[in-house]
Amino acid sequence: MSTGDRFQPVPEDHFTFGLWTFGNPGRDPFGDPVRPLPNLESIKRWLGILAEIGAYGVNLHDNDLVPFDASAAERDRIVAEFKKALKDTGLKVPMATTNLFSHPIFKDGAFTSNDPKVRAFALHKTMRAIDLGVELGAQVYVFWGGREGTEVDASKDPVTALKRYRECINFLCEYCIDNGYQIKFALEAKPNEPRGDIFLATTGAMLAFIYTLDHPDMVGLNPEVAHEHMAGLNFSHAVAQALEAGKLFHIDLNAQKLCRFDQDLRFGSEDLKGAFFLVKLLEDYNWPGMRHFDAHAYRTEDLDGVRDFCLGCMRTYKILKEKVRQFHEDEEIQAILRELNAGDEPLETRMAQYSRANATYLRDQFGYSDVADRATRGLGYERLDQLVIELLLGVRGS
Ligand code: DIG
Ligand code: MN
Ligand code: MN
Repeated sequence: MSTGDRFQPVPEDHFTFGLWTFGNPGRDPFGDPVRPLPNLESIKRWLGILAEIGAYGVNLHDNDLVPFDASAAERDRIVAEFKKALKDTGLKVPMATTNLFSHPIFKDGAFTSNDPKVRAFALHKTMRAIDLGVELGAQVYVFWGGREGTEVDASKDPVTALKRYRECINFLCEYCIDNGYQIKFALEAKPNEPRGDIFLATTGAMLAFIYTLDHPDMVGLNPEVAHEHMAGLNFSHAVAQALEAGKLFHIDLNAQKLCRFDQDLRFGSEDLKGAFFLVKLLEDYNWPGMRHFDAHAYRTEDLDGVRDFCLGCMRTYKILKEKVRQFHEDEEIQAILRELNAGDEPLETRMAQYSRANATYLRDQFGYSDVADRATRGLGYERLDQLVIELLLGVRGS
């Protein structure tokens, strides 16, 4: 990359990667790892690579760094070495989370397990992982309930499961309050995989769940592109609902072909128009959160390919951000939008505030006299969308 490359990532862009992303060894349900399994030495090497290509930080599950069966002394040694590597590279740790899905103990769930000892162990593990996250400086703590679900509906009453889920999240909110931790929780939805059906399957379902908690102010959302696409939903609409509710605490950026398993592909590598409108939403509303990639390189790739993957995620985000600028400066697009959003201030003022006078007006006086004309009038969306396509294809804009 030349020094004048305006799409060269820099720490100010706030791009972050999970340790599990660049550390992904490329195993899949039908194949063994194709790259070395991660360890502390490889993590330290990758911190140097990420710093060199302009990333801001890394995120982690507890066991991405500290092995499940590590002793307290081993845990402290590993954390100390990791903190030194962070200091040496200048990378931050904005988010942390718990692995409540890999170890077989969680094979039938963690917070929603029928076995109270498993639920207690999940709380035990999560409190220690929150301690680690706080120690590393994390401000957001993610909960992805990958094992919270069923294959056999007879095995778990869904109402009871949700009550157990809530009990654990409430307990952990109290833990953070009791310890004075300034950390916010971000719940991540997914419809299925690894469970046949996962509870709280979409971002919208998670948002509703938040308002049933004891401390809803502490809890927000971590929507993921691939997960909403697996549910056949428009990701920008899910993010907009979280943003508008003040609950977009974190985000998992990646890409996904429709109607497939969770691919966690390089950001922007599929559905480029969807990625553009997501970047537009985040940038138009000046969302302050980390631009976090929860994705991994293709199984075909070696470690150089993984570096290409990391750089590609960040570059595509920056290129789409430039396209957003061009969109706002494109006079033909803006003229169409001005007309679409011309509005009717007197009428909108009446609708914005109920009063008997406004109700009487809208019910008795207001007549949609030109209904037939409006009903048949073309809205010009074919032209508008073609302009966006041509902008993205690079034949418009500076
Ligand atoms: C999977 O999409 C989940 C886990 O990788 C992790 O718990 C979370 C954090 O981004 N996403
Ligand atoms: Mn994720
Ligand atoms: Mn995913």
